[in-house]
Amino acid sequence: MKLYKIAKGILLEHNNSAYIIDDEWDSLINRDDLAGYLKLISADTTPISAEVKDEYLNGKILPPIGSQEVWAAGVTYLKSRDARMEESESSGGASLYDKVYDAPRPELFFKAIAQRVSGTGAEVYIRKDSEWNVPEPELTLFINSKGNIQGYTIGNDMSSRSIEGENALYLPQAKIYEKSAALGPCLLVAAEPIAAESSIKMLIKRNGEIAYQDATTISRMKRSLTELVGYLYSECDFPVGAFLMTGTCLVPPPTFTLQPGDVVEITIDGIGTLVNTIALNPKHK
Ligand code: DO4
Ligand code: MG
Repeated sequence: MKLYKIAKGILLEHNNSAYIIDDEWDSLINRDDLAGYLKLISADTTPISAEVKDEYLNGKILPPIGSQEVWAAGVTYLKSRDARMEESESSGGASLYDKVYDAPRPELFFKAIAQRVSGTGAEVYIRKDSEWNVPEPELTLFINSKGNIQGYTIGNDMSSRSIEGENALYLPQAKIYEKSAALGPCLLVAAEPIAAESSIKMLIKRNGEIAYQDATTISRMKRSLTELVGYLYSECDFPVGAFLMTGTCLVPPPTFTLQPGDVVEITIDGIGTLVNTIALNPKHK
């Protein structure tokens, strides 16, 4: 089942029917057995019509986040390790990525407060002081305050390769700025873990033409999802839960950099497609 955050409130899609849930996002999602709870609610609520559902879902969809922090894991796929080693070769930082890929402790970093997160259909920004920019398509977990995964969404961990490549200590500037993260279009809630064979695809369009496309499966991730959650929760409390991007599995070729107006579409089986347009922050142009 899928939970959408829309202007009207919360829309639950379950078995081809849709329901408006009168609740507050953080308290609704931060529970154990969220899937079981939503099933009970749907059995007790009158569905909205298919026309009204379409009207809501064709309107503005907000990112499926309340006041949670967004964290991210890095170098969890070979593709990411190799791309990072290449971009940091001249700064002498390449061995950092090699080591973290094999180390027991994963790379985890703080990515965003909710205010900096875009939803589907919205813009994400590239930095004006960065000449090499990419989107990072990432399976993203919603973990409740007890540390249990309750849902999945699609994440875009927008990144400056030139800033990170210049010096690994610049990572927070390469990763954290206005609209540098996107989540959506919905939260997929399921009692069972997401299938490892789920595919993740990224398509980048420029002037209506395909500028890049590739796909892989989540099964290529080096670490397990619960292992990443274990490290994140080992010394941090998240009173309303947290979102965790699990690392990029696709990296465009080194000659590729994003331009304003590009459209990035990330699709994960069973969740949907997250669509964002690239822009420069008008306040900082
Ligand atoms: O080490 C830098 C960040 C890695 C990352 O964001 C990723 O692998 O997705
Ligand atoms: Mg990333």
